[in-house]
Formats: sequence, C-alpha cells, structure tokens
Amino acid sequence: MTNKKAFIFDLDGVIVDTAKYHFIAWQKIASHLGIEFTPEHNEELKGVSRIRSLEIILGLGNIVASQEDKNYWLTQKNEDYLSYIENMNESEILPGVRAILEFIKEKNQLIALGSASKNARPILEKVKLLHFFDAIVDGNDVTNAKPDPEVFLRAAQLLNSTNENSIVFEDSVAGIQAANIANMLSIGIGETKTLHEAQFCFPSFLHIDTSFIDTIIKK
Ligand code: B16
Ligand code: MG
Repeated sequence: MTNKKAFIFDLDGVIVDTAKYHFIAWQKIASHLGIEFTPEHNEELKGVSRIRSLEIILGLGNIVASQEDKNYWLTQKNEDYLSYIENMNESEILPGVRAILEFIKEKNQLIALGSASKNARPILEKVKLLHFFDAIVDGNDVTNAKPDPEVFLRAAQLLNSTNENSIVFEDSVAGIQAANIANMLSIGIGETKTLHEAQFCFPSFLHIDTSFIDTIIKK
C-alpha cells in the first residue's frame, strides 16, 4: 500500500463541462420522441450512465420501449454527442483545474479519473490532460453506476491506495454519495445547496487554495 494520497477526479462537471453537449444530444432524441426535455431535467442526468439517462427521458414521456429501440436511441445519441466533443480543446478545461493537477503532481501524489462516461479517454486526450492521470476508471470498466462506489473503489485499488487516503472531487449528488459510502474524503464542486452531503464544497477549483490541498496531503 502506498502512503501517498490518491486524488480521484470525476470528469463531466469537474474537469470539463460536457453537460451542455449531453443536453443538446439528449434533447434531439427527446424531441424525436415528442418528449419535453428542459435544462432542469438535464440536471437529473448528471453523473448518471447513458442507459439510465435514456430510461429517465423515456419515463418523462411515459414511453415503454423495446431493448432494440433503446439500443437505437443510445447509438444515435452517442454519435451525435461524439460529433460535438470532436472539436474540444484545452480551452474547455474548467477554471483552476490544471493548476490543481499540476500542484498535486508537483507534490508527488497520485491522480485518477473516476467517471461514468464511456468517452472519458478521448475527451482527456482532446483537452491534453491525459498525461496527468496515473489511473483511469470510466464507464467501460464498471457495472454499477454511482451512487454505487465501484468506480472510486477501482480507482483507489489501481493506485494501490486505501479508501481513507483517497479524495474525490465530484459535481453530482450521486458521486458525492458514492465517495461517502467508500469512506473517502468527498469534495463537491458546485453549489452547497445541492451538494450538502459533501464533506467540503467549493463553487469551482478557483476557490481551492493549494494550502488546502497541502493540508490534505499532510493528514
Ligand atoms: P457517456 P461523469 C457522466 O460523466 C455524465 O455526467 C453523465 O451526464 C453521462 O450520462 C455519463 O457520464 C455517461 O456518459 O454517454 O459519455 O458514456 O460526470 O461521471 O464524468
Ligand atoms: Mg460529473
């Protein structure tokens, strides 16, 4: 077991804002199905897997679909989403993220990704952050979605770290719950009102001082 700290980052809403692309792609599907899908509905899809997102949208329209139809909509949605992320670049990294990643690396600590997205790797490549990560666990590697802690437990395991030495940065309620269940330090990125279950909460990484990270490292 390492005595280094393991910093586990969620992707969407923490490192990049891909929620806007998910929204446009899901809205197209919903509109084909005659379902009203608003930005408020989109909030419920944050941190949720692709299949579960479709099920939530179908539920909004009280639509019961066959597995074949679901597969068709899932493929359509992802192809559309991929066309939006195709042109992503470093300018889409959320404010303050790179500085924190650099600080953690400078301090010789460990970094992992813990995301529900099956498109996590290509996104990290496009925004040129892939090299910071010692381990990547994404939607291709887990069977249980957040709030199940599987994604974070796998990340800690890959980094050879204990749960108690792991820190999770998350923007979704389900993700914060997953970190708490795993007995990891949960840090919410977003509104305290929404992420009140987090042990710490900041509006963005710009509000996280390096001295705060340093205190965590020395704990
Ligand atoms: P994909 P995260 C999640 O990413 C998104 O928040 C969620 O809205 C999306 O449905 C999910 O990834 C699956 O994404 O369709 O690319 O596999 O926040 O866990 O990094
Ligand atoms: Mg997220």
